[in-house]
Amino acid sequence: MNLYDDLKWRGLIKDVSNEEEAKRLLNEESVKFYCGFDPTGESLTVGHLVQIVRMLLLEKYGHTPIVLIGGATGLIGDPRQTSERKLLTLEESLKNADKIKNQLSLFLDSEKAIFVNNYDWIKNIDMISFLRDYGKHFSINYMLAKDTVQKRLDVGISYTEFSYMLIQAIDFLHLYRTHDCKIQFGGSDQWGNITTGLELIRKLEGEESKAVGLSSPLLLKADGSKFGKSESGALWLDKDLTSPYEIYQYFVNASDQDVMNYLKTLTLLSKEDIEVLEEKLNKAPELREAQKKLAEEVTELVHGKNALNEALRVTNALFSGDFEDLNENEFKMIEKTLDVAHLSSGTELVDALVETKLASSKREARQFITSNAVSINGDKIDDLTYTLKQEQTYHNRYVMMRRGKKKYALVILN
Ligand code: 629
Repeated sequence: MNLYDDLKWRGLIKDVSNEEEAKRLLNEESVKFYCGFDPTGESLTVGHLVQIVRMLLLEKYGHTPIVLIGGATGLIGDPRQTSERKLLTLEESLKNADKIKNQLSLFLDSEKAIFVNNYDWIKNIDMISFLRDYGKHFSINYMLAKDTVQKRLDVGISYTEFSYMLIQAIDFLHLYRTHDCKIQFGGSDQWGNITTGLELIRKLEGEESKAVGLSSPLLLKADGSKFGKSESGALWLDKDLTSPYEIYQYFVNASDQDVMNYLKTLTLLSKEDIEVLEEKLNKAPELREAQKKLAEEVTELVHGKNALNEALRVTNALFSGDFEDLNENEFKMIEKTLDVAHLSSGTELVDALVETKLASSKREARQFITSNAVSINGDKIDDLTYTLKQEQTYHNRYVMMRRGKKKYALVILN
């Protein structure tokens, strides 16, 4: 299968500015392409994985990724549908840019991928040049017609955010000129910015200039809820913000309606492998083989084999109730997902149940204990006078409490 068909089959192509040329560049040549990431926060999220996996796929087919970090655009703010963004300080933007660059460099082949920061060329453009050299090429009518602007007309949009598309356009032109970059990729929310760049290249480099823009559909969940959000908020790619266990859980719990789409867009598994999983999904959905494979692939891609193993061991421990073999790192992972209470050695079990919110009152706590519903480190406890002691801790620190079959809480004893 050629790359273009592969992208199509994965459902990674929504808009293409020139399909014939896109096919030629992607299937017959070895080109440089770019995708941009604004340093809005200190970490990327699983929502960014679509573009990351796509970069890896193109890299696999012999193309060279240019990863653009938007040190400058991050200071302006790509218009959101809802409302104006809060301005970042230069310090914040550069600090986040550094973190995001490090994150992205873990995915890509460091020998091949090219990293650029648009702050490096945008910061040198003075206002008169900006208005004369670039602004003059775009009518207000053209800019107003953009989807991102239209969506903001009733709530309002600042001149700052309105200008954002021109900066992204200058980037494409800059990379076209300095790196011979022929393609820009992005999610469908980027289409207006991408086409503004194509327009600028056409105007300044001539009709025969051959640059192409491609967008992918935004990842949606079958039930209409937002992809990549858990109850506790966004799923970050930084493992200090979202543990590998949480990433694993998010994907292993994907619905049967979503799992194929995720396998195609968030993993590098081949069509053949994915079709085998589809068959398993259709024949025996209750085994959740497709979801398990998806969760393994994504967790390993983001955090590596070791972290995947830890996530699997934590998953098994929480399933079986046996925590004996978990290492300290694995407990740290649990610490990030379960309710945690810091208690001192000698705390009575009744109080510990209330502190960890496993019981809503002491009375309820006693009831749970006498009805045999409480266990500590996997052992059932029916003694109302039981106290938590240092000797029971794992790694001199952790006590695992459970109420009923599934309600867990972690106590850190000191
Ligand atoms: C300068 C800045 C450029 C080209 C791109 C950019 C960033 C772009 C943007 N992208 C989103 C982001 O930074 O805002 N204006 O979070 C995000 N992107 C990945 C996908 C996206 C998009 O990084 O394109 O659609 C999410 O899937 O929202 O010269």
